[in-house]
Amino acid sequence: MKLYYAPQACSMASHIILRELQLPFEAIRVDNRSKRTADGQDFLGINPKGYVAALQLDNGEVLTEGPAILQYLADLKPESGLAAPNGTWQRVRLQETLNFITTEIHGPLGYLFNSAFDEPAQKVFRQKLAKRLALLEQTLERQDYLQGSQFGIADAYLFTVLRWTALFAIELANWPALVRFQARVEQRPAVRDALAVELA
Ligand SMILES: N[C@@H](CCC(=O)N[C@@H](CS)C(=O)NCC(=O)O)C(=O)O
Repeated sequence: MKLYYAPQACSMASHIILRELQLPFEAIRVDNRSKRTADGQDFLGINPKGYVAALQLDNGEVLTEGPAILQYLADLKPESGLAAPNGTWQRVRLQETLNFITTEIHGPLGYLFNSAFDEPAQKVFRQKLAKRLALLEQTLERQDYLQGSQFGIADAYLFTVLRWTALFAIELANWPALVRFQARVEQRPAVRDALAVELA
């Protein structure tokens, strides 16, 4: 498998999960501005959407959209417990959480990278984020991880996007359970290894 990624982008969640599962893969860096890959390919030829993450399977198929990639990977090794089994109520809850992260956290944080949004628009995104982070705070006050006591794919995703708050002076210390969550996840060897590659 090949993971097309940009350093510290949302693709880091898939990178973490590939390492958690100890799956063989090649990480190929994408320059999101030029849309060229580090091995000289036109990224738009691989993923016409032009964004990471993209996972190329050994049969040539390219899977995109972080929540789909994360679930695909976890299902390759169901015994890992990184995702509840398909067809269970817990899996539906996991999908609810992944969708919440993608639309309510990743979305508004992603818009803050876009300097075309003026101050009033940015304020709307920041206020929305604060409300959503307060909800996550309540969950993570009760339990160590989003689905309960065990780390899973939603945690890798949340960890990845919450790291961006530092770039926009969003004071995560306002949500102490989120700070503890970030520290907890960052201690995992797979997370450390992914960070070491992406920060290099
Ligand atoms: N809906 C996509 C969004 C992916 C996304 O936002 N990727 C960003 C990095 S976090 C990107 O590559 N942006 C570059 C661009 O859109 O040109 C997903 O959830 O995977």
